[in-house]
Amino acid sequence: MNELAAETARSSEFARLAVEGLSTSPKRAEAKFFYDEEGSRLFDRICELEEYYPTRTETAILRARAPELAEWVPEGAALVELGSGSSTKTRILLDALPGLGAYVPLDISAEHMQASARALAAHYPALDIHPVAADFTRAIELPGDLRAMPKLLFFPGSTIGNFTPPEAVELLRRLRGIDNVAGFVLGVDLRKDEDVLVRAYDDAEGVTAAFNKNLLRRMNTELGADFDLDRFGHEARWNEACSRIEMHLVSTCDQSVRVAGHRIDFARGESIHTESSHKYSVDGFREMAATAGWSADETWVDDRGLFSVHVLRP
Ligand code: AVJ
Repeated sequence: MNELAAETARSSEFARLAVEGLSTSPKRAEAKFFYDEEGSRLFDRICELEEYYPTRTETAILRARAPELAEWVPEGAALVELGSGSSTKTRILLDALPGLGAYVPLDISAEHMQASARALAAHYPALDIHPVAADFTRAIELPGDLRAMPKLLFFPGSTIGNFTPPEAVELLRRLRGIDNVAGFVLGVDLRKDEDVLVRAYDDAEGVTAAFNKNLLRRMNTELGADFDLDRFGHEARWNEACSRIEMHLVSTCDQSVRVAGHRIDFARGESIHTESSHKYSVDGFREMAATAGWSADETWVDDRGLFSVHVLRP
């Protein structure tokens, strides 16, 4: 598929899934649709927020521990990153593993990823960079010349938390099936005090609220929807039974909205569940990885027990 055809396929998928999600009860949307250009930019701002501990904590863990990877990652291996975004944490691995032969960022936000890849190329002129615009919730197709290369998979940020546990097992199993994988480094956010979690997803400055509402703005511009962004409120809820933070957009009044030619009715207080961010215990995640066929080699956790980075081996 060429870029234009791929883009068209992605936008009709957005239309179909948006309408489908808004036609069910409770209403929902898929988190991957947050990441258009503006959404990726807002997400980068979230990562800098005082309340949003994951990025800072994971970065510190990787800085401290990445040098240990040099003991076993084969010379010339390709670093394959899922949901690469701005590729900020990538640099930590590239610096710790100067022998890496290639970098393959995969992201749904093609332009954002390409700009990040260019910035990275300027810093690592000798590195072979192959960006892949892809939705890894579907299929993971790596460039053919990569098949024979040993690979180090990298999935930081606790993006795995966006999947329900069964979906996460399925994704981990699919990744386990990639040829020639030497190892997998992935970040997983941990269960903690509800207040800390709610604050991380409902910051004082309102950046997360803007990130959440960007989904409505995106439906307005791309699907000809007529959401009034002032008639929805941002809410972060801890769901104890499912061990997850949920983001919702709550209708402030009875209203109906048109989305891609469909009429969607909202009662006051009714919400669109836009994201789930699952939180794990170290052992709970290790068991899940084992279920998916990985051997959980090591788990690195910060002193405060906020975040974990798992090193899995085939
Ligand atoms: C990119 C999915 C890991 O769940 O913490 C941040 C997204 N949403 N603030 C997360 C997010 C609201 C983030 N992930």
